Amino acid sequence: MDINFEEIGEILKEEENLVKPDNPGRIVFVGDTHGDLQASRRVFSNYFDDRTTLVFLGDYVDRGPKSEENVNFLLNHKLKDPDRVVLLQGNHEGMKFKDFGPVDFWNSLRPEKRKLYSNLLSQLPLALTWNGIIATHGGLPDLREEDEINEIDGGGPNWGKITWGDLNEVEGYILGGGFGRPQLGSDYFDQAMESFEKNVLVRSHQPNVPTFMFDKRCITIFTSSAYGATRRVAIAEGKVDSGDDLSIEEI
Ligand SMILES: [Mn+2]
Repeated sequence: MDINFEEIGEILKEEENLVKPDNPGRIVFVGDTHGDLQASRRVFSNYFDDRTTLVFLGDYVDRGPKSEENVNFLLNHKLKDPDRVVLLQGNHEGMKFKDFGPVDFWNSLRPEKRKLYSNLLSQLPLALTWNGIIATHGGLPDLREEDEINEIDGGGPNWGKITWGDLNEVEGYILGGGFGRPQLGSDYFDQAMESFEKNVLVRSHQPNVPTFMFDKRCITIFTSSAYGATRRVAIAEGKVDSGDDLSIEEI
């Protein structure tokens, strides 16, 4: 399964950092798939139809056995149905901005191909908002309103908070530690959600945290069998006021 880098690049250029779908129908959020092609295939066969938008929360490559197949599968679907398939950027797509060590997919590529993928995937959007929900890969940026997400520079501090940010059910704003992964606390979460006027954050990135945090206002789902996690998706239909308004299903 190959991809046409140029054609897909043209499609990705049309999206801003912040995706605001007009009429998405129900939204199925998919966590990290990390080389788990079977998980991605299952999402399409179980959920995709003309009243559904699929939102993948980033991290398509590394860790699992079929990184290139998985990311190509998703990019080809994006090309076919650009409005119904949203591919957000995870830290594993941001190699152009922050190169990091044990990344089996990236390290397996020859230099020219590595450049093609890193240029392409660095164009992926950073967030989606809809009906009380904000969705990102990891954390939330430090901004006054959601539209400022469109001005975020790849590789900058707010890019880092979104793609690398960990959330912790601990009081405080920016907590220490994390080895380059920004550690965001409950006060930071509350403040950011208030700025963006959103009720619920749907994100992925941390396979081992509880599905619900911060009074069910933060939902973390993982959709890869990498890390021994259970594959889950989160489904939203209509207005979302709390995590109770989303259904979590195992796939
Ligand atoms: Mn991640």
